[in-house]
Amino acid sequence: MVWQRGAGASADVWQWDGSPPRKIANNAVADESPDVDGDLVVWQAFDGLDFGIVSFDLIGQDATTLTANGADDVRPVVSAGNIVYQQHSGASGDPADDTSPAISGEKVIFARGNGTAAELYRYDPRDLTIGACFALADSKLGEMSEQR
Ligand SMILES: [Ca+2]
Ligand SMILES: [Ca+2]
Repeated sequence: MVWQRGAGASADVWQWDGSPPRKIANNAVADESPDVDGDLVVWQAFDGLDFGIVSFDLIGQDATTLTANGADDVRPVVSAGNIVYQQHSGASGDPADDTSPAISGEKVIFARGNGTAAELYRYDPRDLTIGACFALADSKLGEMSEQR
């Protein structure tokens, strides 16, 4: 299992696999919101200007920055080697607010809101389609965020 300890620039990512817990992100930037599946850990790291996504291979013990851009890339989740995350890109022209991604294998779901209501959507990477699943009550959306 992996978790975040600390806040702000002192936030780091820790891992426990039965041996004593150890830091796998240990630096002076914020490392937050980790997730793990198999031998792959992902988290969001602050690069001084914005957040990017980092992946960490538990076998090779090496970290790779997956996104280097001017947008905030946050809340990564990983399943079967596939990674999804949320990006605050600013002026995208997209009126929808897509948040809280979750993944299982190649199945991706996320919440799409307009500020007052949200619906659950699914994304299928095999045919690159996005489709609505069902309307999600605001209270459910809150629960989903808390469970992450
Ligand atoms: Ca840190
Ligand atoms: Ca970024």
